[in-house]
Parts: sequence; structure tokens; C-alpha cells
Amino acid sequence: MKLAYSPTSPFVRKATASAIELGLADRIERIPTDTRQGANAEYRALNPLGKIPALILEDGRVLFDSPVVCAYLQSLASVDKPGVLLPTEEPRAGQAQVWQAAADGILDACVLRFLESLRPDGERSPAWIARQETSVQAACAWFEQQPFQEHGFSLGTLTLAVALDYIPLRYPEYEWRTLHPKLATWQEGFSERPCLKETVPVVP
Ligand SMILES: N[C@@H](CCC(=O)N[C@@H](CS)C(=O)NCC(=O)O)C(=O)O
Repeated sequence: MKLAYSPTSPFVRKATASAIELGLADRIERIPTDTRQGANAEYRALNPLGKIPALILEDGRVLFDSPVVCAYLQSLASVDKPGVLLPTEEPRAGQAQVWQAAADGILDACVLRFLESLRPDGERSPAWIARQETSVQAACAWFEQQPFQEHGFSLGTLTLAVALDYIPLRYPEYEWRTLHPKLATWQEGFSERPCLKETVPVVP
């Protein structure tokens, strides 16, 4: 399998960390793919949305986006490591799914805010930036009320940890550690997992 990859993408980090956690990392070849200026036609033939990650299977099928890639990896490990990323029993099953969605939403809002902040004076919309910031802040406040400490590892908590690590890179003004002490304490311990330590983003 090949993974369209960049060292800074938090969505790629989800997929890579999932593969490590499931013991599948050795089966994945990483293909450097730069989408920052927009994907080229060759890559869009694989993923028409031009986004990473995408997982290219040996039979030529291409899987995207990151929730689909991670679910596929979990299906490959269904015998050895069942339910590691996607638990099957409630309430953990639902928590894993909705927490992944909320943490993906934090990532999307951070990316949109950052891209807007790069636009020239006069084209930049402070209202749009504020809207993305509200999404990040509200989602962090919502997470602070969730029982993530008891939940253990899943794709939900993995994505949450990836999102919290990404906030300082794209929205450094938001002091989430000070504002959300339960999340901060949890993140400190959770980040010790090898799948997170081995995938710390490299920012040029
Ligand atoms: N929902 C997608 C988001 C992926 C995404 O936004 N990837 C970014 C890199 S962090 C990208 O490739 N952006 C290129 C573009 O939007 O043109 C997922 O979960 O995989």
C-alpha cells in the first residue's frame, strides 16, 4: 500500500499513527505529496479533491479521506487488533466516531483560519477568521466536558490528540492549555504513546 503523505498534515498524521498503533506501518510506503499550492493533475487522478491523505491499495483502488483510510486500516487488523481504532461496543463506539468528527472539525477550522490569514490586506475577512476561531474554541470547550479520560485509546482520542497538537501551529494565539486544563493534563500523558511520539509534525 502507498500513502500520499506530507510531514506537516495532521490528517496524514492520523493515518500514520493509526498504522503504527495497528502494527501495519511496515506495509505502507509513504509517497511525498505536496498539496500546498494545489494538487497536480496526476494526483487529482487519484484523489479528485486533491487532498492528502489518500491510500493507494495494491489492486489500484484509492481510499480517501482520513476517516475512510483509518477505517480501512482497522479492517485489515480486525483479527489481531479488533476495535482498537473503532470500538464496537457503546458508548465507546459512538464516542470514537463523534470525537473524530469534532477533532477533524478543529483541524478544518485551523486550516481555514490559517489560509485566510495568509490573504493580502483588503482581501482578508476578519469575520471569517473569527468564525473559524469560534469553532475551535467551542469544540475545545465541548471536549473539556466529555469523558475522554475514561475512554482510553480510539480513533476519537487519537484525532483529538492530533488536533490539540496542531492548534499551536496554525492558531498559536489560542492558549488551549491554559483555558482547558483537563484536556491539557490528558494530552500530556496521551502524547507519550509511540504512535504520537513517532509522528510529531515537522514544520518547515
Ligand atoms: N477531510 C480530509 C481533509 C484533508 C485535508 O484537508 N488535507 C490537506 C492537508 S492538511 C490538503 O491536502 N489540502 C489541500 C487542498 O485543500 O487543496 C481528511 O480527513 O482527510
